[in-house]
Amino acid sequence: MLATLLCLALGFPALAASKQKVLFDCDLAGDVDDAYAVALLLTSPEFEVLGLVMDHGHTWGRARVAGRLLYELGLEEKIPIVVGRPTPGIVGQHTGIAGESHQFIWGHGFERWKPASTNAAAFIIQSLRQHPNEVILFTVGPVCNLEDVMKQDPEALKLAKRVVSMFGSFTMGYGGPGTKPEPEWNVRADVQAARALMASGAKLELAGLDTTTMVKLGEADRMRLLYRKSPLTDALCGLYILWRYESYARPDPTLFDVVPLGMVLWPELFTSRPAHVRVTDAGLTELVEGAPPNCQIGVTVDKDELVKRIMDRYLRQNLMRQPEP
Ligand SMILES: [Ca+2]
Repeated sequence: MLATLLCLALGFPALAASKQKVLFDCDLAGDVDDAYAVALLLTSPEFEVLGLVMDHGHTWGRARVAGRLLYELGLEEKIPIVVGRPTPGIVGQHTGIAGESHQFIWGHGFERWKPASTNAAAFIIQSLRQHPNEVILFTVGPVCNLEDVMKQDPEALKLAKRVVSMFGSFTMGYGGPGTKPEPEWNVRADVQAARALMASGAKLELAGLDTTTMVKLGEADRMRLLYRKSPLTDALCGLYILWRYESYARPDPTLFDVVPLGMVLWPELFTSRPAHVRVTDAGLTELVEGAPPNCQIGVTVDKDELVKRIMDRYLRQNLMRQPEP
């Protein structure tokens, strides 16, 4: 606050603007979109990343991938990696605790990282209580950690400035416009936690399949990442190649998880509306018209412009670790 006042007094409005504090809760190394989302997070100067939090399934394996990524970019001392509670997951889908995805290989044997000493729920609570109404909490995986937060401190999530999540399917399914809504993975993987989030009273904004499932990374853009030859883009290309061995993978990955970040960085590319969302036992997110809103949902996205801006961030960055002295 003092620094901000000083900057204003000295007439440096640009310096006075402080970075937006964010927490990023993800299931990195499940589907591949988390990796692209983390890359956007790390290349966005608007953000101060308080922690990269691993959620759902084999959280330690995810953390090792995050550890190698931050190390290769020279960010391992700046951004804590927080390990969430391992969960059983749904067998055969995106790796439960018993199984690993091919992307886990990227982190195998990598030991030059240390997890934060606090567990995920305690870390999230501590961050929100230290900075009330200042932190944007992103979630781009099943929300098991958030359920733990709510059990330990039911008021904590209300202290987030915004909770912005890849979550749900409101007017269309994975097939895009014209297809029926279907249980979206982050909801279906832990319905109980998803319900708890909807009832949390947090300032929730949801990027469901309606604004995510059409956002794809085509071959021309993937080649541009390959030719960029930087630690970050090389990491994305390596993780993409490993991901392609998953049975569900298709050539053009869907960038579901970059969308919540895009909604905060570039709100002009989206339309949204208040809604009341109810989670069914099967993991459907039904809209209850006429009921008091419990969230804001994304309705439309300018997908081409979004991908263009994301690519611009990936290609312009120059993140790399400096040589040891
Ligand atoms: Ca995810």
